[in-house]
Amino acid sequence: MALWYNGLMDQLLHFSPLIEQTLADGGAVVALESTVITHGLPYPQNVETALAMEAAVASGGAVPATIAILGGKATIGLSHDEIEYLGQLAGGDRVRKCSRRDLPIALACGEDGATTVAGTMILAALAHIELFATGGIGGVHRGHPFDISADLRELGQTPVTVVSSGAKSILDLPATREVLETEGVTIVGYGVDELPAFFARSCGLPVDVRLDDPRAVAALIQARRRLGLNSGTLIAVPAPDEACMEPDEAEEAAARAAREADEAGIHGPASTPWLLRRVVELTEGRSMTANSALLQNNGRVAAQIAVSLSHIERSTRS
Ligand code: PSU
Ligand code: MN
Repeated sequence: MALWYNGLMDQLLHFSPLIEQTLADGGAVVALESTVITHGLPYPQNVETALAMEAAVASGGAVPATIAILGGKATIGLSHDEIEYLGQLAGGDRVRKCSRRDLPIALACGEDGATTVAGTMILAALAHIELFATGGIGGVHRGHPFDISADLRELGQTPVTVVSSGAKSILDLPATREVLETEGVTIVGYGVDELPAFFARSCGLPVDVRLDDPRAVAALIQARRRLGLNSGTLIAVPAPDEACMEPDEAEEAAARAAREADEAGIHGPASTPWLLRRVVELTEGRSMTANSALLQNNGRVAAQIAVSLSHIERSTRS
């Protein structure tokens, strides 16, 4: 890699020493997003969940790198104190929700910014981190066919593997799947033939391929890289049994929240955080418990894939 390039990256990205060392050694790292902390869950459950997710990644054998913008600095690998700091900002407007279009603003204006799936993918790709674990990706909003999350286009143009439980049913799932197909995103069902819909094991839509273990997923990632495709890969992992909710309850809460958001005139980037908060209220916190369990599970699966990929890469290099 050219020196000028390293120099540029040094200024742009701020790595924790552990992440820097692990990446230099070709070890397994899993990126984690920060919007789920500031705009997805309330304090203090957001901090507890973020730390539990980091522990789950470690239990899978990889090093967790939570990503955010702190005072205008793109930070790869937040400390526990930094996660606590961001967590306390949840619910207010002191931290910018950073998708693709927002990243330059937060950097140039020296702000604190929480990265969405799209924002995290961009920074993870710059940092050469392939695996990224989260809960649910953004999608096409129900009844608003032009409110398409930037997450979907990011998956089409940034080579990162996103491990998630699909999308919440606050979204139009068939339309979301169509957009992912147009964007050229391979959807892998991890041990399942149908696309999981967050709290539910399936939404009746097929995945592109079913793969049952980390090695098979690592081989698919390697094939995508060898082809030089610059698109991402979506690994859809069903929620563990203890995290699944009664499909009727989850569906009813999602439908009611979407209806209420329309009545209240909520739209744009405020829409997803508003819907997530409302679903927690309507399910009396049950959706939050489920959310936390599946986030940890996805962290563990992403770690296992990252370990497998680093083994393949090391063996092909030597
Ligand atoms: N879905 C969830 N939990 C979340 C999000 C989505 O179940 O926390 C967050 C993610 O950060 C995702 C973002 O990238 O919301 C999507 O926002 P929008 O629809 O405005 O692109
Ligand atoms: Mn939107």
